[in-house]
Amino acid sequence: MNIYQNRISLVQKKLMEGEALLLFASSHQTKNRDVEYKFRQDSDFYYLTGINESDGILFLTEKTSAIFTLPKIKEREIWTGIRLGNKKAKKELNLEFGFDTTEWKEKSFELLKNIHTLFYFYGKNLERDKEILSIIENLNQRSRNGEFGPEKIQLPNFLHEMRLIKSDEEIDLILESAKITAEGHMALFKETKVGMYEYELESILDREYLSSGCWGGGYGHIVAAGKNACVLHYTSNNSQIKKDELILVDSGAEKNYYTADVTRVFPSSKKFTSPQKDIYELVLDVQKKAISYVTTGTEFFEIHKKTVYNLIEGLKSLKLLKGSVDKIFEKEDYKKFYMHKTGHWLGMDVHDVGKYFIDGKSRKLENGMITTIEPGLYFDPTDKSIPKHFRGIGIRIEDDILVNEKKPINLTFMIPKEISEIESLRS
Ligand SMILES: [Mn+2]
Repeated sequence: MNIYQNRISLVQKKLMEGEALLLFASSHQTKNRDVEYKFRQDSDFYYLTGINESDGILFLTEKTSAIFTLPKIKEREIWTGIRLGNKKAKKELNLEFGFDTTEWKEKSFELLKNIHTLFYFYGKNLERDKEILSIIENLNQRSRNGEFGPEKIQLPNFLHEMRLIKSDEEIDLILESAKITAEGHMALFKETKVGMYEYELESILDREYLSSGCWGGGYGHIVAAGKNACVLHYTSNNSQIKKDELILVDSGAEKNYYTADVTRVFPSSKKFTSPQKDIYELVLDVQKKAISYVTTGTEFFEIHKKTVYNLIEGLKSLKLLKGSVDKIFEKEDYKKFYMHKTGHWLGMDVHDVGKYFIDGKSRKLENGMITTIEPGLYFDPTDKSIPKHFRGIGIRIEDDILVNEKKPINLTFMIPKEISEIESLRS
């Protein structure tokens, strides 16, 4: 059994009689006019099928299974490449049926007939939602023949729970992406010069990722020089780098459908200035502590809470916040400097799937989960209440951590973050 056959059979074991899972592949997306964005398969569809082709459909019940793929039409294949074909797809995944996507409409009635619960990711594509509802309505019209359509449509969250716990093979894939990510960040430490534009740094990341066989970044590269670092999802990447600025780079390579997610900050000049150093050391210290909290059984939200407390302590010691730590936490005064969470699941998607809370309670970490740890501090360049030498500084330090008993494993350990290491790379 290959990994996809194995995952499909695990899903089938979770399905009860009268339940079905219906999963759609991604379609090509238009960039402008007749130009399309580079194709990236839907993560759930890829997770179960390993199929890298658009527009497929997977249907599973406890005892039957079907895959729909694009029809093999010679004229189309000449323009857009060889298609997998349903025979091969069916065989590779060891499924019962293989159909062309052109047969979907007709076969859908047969497949969904007398299914009472349909697991389907509704809400992502309203056109498709409508189509599913109309198939169900159509089936219900045939009740006199003893036929019915699904009464319940439910999100297949069990699939996301499967994806949340990574297998050894998946961990190896993320490690590979991490290594390539390291090459990207290392190249920036070494090649960045005052006077370059942020997009030149972006191109260096692309060069490193693409030359190692990556799809590209798992998300848009953030290359933010100076005060741009205070914009959390800065993607313009078009400013010129000045001397004595910090450069924040949040970028991870995606290879084989798994992405890393790493943020590093380094000076445009050879050394950090003294105020930059003060903030950097504070964030680094808090980040290392936060990593140490990533242990099996810890409540996920606890990591964020402790990290906020640690940041508040630091901000107090720099005289940027006053009063008791509890009060500051309660009143959320720290949010002026730290407005995001400390981490998120990581995997095939950069903000990977899986719940953070179960029945209103933060879930506990389990072996095989991967979370980012990414505390930061940001000083609004326009806020006159902040001492001038701190204004416009934005620092976030982010690594990818595997949960493994009492010993958190930093998958992005190879990317330097100590001031001494970074300064020696910069000179
Ligand atoms: Mn992140």
